[in-house]
Amino acid sequence: MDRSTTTTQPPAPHAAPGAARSAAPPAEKLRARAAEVLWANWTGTSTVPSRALYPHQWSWDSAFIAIGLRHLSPLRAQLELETLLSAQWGDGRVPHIVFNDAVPLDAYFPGPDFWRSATAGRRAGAPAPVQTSGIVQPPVHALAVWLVHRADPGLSRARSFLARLRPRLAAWHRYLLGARDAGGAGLAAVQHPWEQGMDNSPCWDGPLSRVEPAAPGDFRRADLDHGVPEHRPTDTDYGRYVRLAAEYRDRGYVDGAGPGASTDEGPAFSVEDPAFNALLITSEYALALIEAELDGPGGLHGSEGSAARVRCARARSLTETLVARLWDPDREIFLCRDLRTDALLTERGVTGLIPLVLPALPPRVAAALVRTACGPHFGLGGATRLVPSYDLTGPAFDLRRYWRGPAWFNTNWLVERGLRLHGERARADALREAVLDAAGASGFAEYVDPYTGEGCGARGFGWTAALTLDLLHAGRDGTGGGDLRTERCGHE
Ligand code: 9WN
Repeated sequence: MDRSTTTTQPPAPHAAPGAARSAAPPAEKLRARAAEVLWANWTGTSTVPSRALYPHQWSWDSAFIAIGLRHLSPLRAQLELETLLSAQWGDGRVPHIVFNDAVPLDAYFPGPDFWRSATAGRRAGAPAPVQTSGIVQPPVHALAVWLVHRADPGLSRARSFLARLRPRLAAWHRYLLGARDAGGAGLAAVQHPWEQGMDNSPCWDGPLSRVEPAAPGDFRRADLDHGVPEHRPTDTDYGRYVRLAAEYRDRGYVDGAGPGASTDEGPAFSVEDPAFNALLITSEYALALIEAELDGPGGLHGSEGSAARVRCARARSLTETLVARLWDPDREIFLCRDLRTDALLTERGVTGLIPLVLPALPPRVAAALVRTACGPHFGLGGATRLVPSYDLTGPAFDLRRYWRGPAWFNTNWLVERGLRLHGERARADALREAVLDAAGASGFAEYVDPYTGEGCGARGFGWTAALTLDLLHAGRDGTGGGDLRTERCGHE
């Protein structure tokens, strides 16, 4: 294999998307079209989620993109993750955006002039050479690093890919399980809806209602230059996002209220979220595999106190904590815990289904999650072919508005992986087909109507194309690809 480039070559510059491939079988055509999206969104060192709407590098987008990109170019997939992790802060946080200096300041809001990482983030160890945001996104990175390694272990070893990223991933997880354990129970808390990644979910309406929105005249939204206002968050919600981010920046991006400070000085928004923590646990398993690979021999079955075994044990005990803190046995879904009130938020969001990716989930919980996914609230396999982002019967359900109903491809990929992990093969196969159909038919849309699959938001969206490639690679039997069964870490 030519490791310097790709296994599927970029299209000739004059080729229209999908052109000259009409004779190929449907899966091949879809693969080629997805590849075109990833080539078009590649900047030389990373991949933008969307050229128009999101013209920089986003943290969890890059992890999902690398998981798909590895099937085309293991080298580019490695670079993607290296670029992101080279912007890590001294305290271990991985910023949610790494800004591209070549992009005009007004192309995205809030941009580098809002976050001012190099100055406001100095105490927290923001890097000087790059400009970044100061908040985080879900930690999918160790999982992505491990899967990218496995796509071409020879290249990975030759470039010391795992050895170079291991300390960065370990510091990232330490930060989340330390400075971000605002609830003191062992889980990581998010302090902004953008950190959880499902920005406008109705799950946040309660905690956000306590936040005084920034005045509309204080900022100018760039998203409305590209998106339909009815599909995007409202101005009031944006005002709240801006207020929360500005307050964190003005506290020097320092976490917690600080020694001796009153609780009023902590973040106004502080939530333990099921998906964020499930992805952290999944990445803990992956980091254990990375450590086992580097520290061998014996790997996960090596000596009692090895880094890998300690980490596996922690992943299992974090799973127990997640169930103890966030599982609602009556609603049969994981809920978000509002740390300002220490109460569970009763909204049912797709975040509550994502712990299905966890191998050590008690079987009764996994079975109940499948019932919920396929029941009236999410409709999978009945009213809908794709899992919506929010309860179909919920008072705030909105078919088209950001994270308030539409189906997203990263969450559907996670649910598909989780169904397969827990032996729900027929359901996983059906969901896989639905994801591939909707991705292709919508032009790799950012998100879709969960009933019809009709596309919304940006087209040519990075993780939609990447996860399409991953599912195509995995095949119907669930082998290969991002199969989470390989992350069992002693559960088999
Ligand atoms: C804010 C890039 C990001 C995704 C998020 C999605 C959206 C940004 C925005 O786009 O968030 O981070 O401007 O709305 O909600 O999940 O990472 O694709």
